[in-house]
Amino acid sequence: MATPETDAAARIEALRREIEHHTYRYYALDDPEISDAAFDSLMRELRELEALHPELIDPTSPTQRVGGYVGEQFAPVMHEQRMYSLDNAMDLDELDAWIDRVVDALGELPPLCCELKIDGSSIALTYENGTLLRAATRGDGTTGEDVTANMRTVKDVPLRLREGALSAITADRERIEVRGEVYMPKHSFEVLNLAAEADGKAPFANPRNAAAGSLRQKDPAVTAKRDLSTFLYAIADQQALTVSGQWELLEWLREAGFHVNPDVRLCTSREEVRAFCEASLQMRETLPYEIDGVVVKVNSFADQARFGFTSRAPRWAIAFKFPPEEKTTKLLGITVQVGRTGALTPVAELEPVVVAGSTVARATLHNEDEVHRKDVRIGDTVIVRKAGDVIPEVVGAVDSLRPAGAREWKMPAVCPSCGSPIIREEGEVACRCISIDCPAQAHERLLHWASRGAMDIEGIGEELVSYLVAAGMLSDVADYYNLTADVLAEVSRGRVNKAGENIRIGRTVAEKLVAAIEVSKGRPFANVLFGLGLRHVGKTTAEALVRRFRTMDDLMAASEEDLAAVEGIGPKVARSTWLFLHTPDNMAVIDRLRKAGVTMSEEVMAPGDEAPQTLDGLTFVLTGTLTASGMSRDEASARLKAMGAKVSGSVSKKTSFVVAGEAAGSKLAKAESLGVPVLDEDDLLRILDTGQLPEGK
Ligand code: 0OX
Repeated sequence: MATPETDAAARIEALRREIEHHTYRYYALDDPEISDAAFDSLMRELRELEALHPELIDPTSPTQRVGGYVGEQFAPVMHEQRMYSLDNAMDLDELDAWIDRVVDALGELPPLCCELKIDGSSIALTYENGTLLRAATRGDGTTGEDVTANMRTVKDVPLRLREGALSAITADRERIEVRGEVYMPKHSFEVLNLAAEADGKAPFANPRNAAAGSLRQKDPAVTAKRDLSTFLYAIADQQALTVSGQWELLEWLREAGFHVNPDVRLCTSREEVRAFCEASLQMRETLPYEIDGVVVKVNSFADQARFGFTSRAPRWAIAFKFPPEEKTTKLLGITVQVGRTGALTPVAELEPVVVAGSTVARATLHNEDEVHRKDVRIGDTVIVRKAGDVIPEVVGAVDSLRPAGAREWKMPAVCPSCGSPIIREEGEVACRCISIDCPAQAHERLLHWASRGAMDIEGIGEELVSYLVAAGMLSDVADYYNLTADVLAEVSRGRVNKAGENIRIGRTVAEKLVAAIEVSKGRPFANVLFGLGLRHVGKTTAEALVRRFRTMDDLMAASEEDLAAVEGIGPKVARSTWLFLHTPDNMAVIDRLRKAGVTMSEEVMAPGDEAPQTLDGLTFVLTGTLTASGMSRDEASARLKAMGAKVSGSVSKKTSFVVAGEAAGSKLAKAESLGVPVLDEDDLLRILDTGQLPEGK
């Protein structure tokens, strides 16, 4: 008997089917039957009815695409069948060679299904009893991420399969998994990047990254606002359907409600395959989405089974990759960028041009030699492409279009950021600014000084350094020692609170920072030397220099030859070290550090005072955090070395002891598996105090 409830349920179901049908017409077939306004009206009625009858809401309803928050991490999904990649044919000859192999194996050329290779992000959709259960990314092919909540918001993904298609599913299958690509149309990608730029956010490099990034949003409402689409082209388990080949599979996918790319062709000759590849390449620019090649597949599933898979890809398919897209544009100028480590990079400033889906206005020219090798000159018409379809590069100039009088480019003699003379070491391609005071390098140098292994100043990080630099309080590492709690407390964090007031660092944080900076003055001399960020001078080299020279004065007095005589230091490091220590700006900073009370010498022991070498011949590995003693791993390591031990970064059978602090991880596990004795922090302290190994170890 019809009641208001059964009437509502029937109307709701009818509306859902109607909406699904029009969604299919619109997204999968690109052939709508009704206007957007009429569609919206159907959706509105469904929403209203569901609001009146919340007990009838169902996850497959078209109103239920945007769900709740995903949570901190996407859950891992083990793929029941591996998600393979594709082998590539980089040109038509390689494609021919693959076809030869197919013909050899089968005795004749079988029908080949040719598809466009969509440049998106792979996706696997699992349906249980016809409704969408889960969506997973490819990940490493074995384990992907659960992105169901986000994929549900993609409008061309059916939340349930169309009924007419269900009969082709093998009788006992409750679940089937279809696979394809999720992508962002070129136009939507450009709009998204314009909005990102307006918000001061980093743009996506290309539509593929934009699609992958949109799928990995924590909030499905954000994904829902991104214009994502799919093309489906595969089934995980061919036994799950009563179809016998790729062409029929694509037909079935279309019937089931999926969006299937219309530009496919079943070819029966090499010429047809070649013609499809060439036509696709021609079509590439006019398509509203990115493609990066053509996928050619042996059509019959039975034939495919005879080929099987390599460890990473099917033998029955090949991706014919398009050559990177190239465009010509004008070279407006060449600027020089100073990297955070002082390397100078010439950058081509180009008249903006769209290449492989995004606008290119700048491209690295890598170094001086590269500019000369390519012989590009300001005013030239240059050829631009994207390496790996991501990084724009200038291929060369079109000689015949060179304007009269265009002159060869020269690297400037001084740093464009600070005006210091530029240095190019022998045998190196990079020119560098080695001034410690160069603002372009300041940020990185300041962070490095405060890092573990150097001054280890707790509380100093990217963000803080940025606002201290912005506030004009830090420009070189010696400035840390002028900071006072009073001044720091007032520094703005660059954000305002709800009342529109500047958020400041605050008193407590400021006092802690100043205390941490004070503590850093006592760090060993090797840490200071490492912290100064000399090129090629890592911690081990800094330690070697300290062992040989002991004090900053002796180090500065050393000649290049003296430096090169130290074990482990070659002429190149000797040269750059000497140059660094004799650059006036650097000398001034070192002097200010010394005046601030920063350690400038190794504690020199009187002869005979050297710690007894009781740990000679033993190798230690330190892992985890030392908590009880407050000692850093570096300090512990230095003290063990002073007693004759070697300290290594990795565990092997030759390791004598592993010292495991708190939260020790894989190194501890490796020690246990190799049977290497493990000591705790108490054991370590006892060894350092007494010079003796714990009994029984
Ligand atoms: C594509 C695409 C990718 C899947 C696993 C074996 C064959 N990007 O458009 N892969 C495949 O097929 C692979 N087909 C495609 N069309």
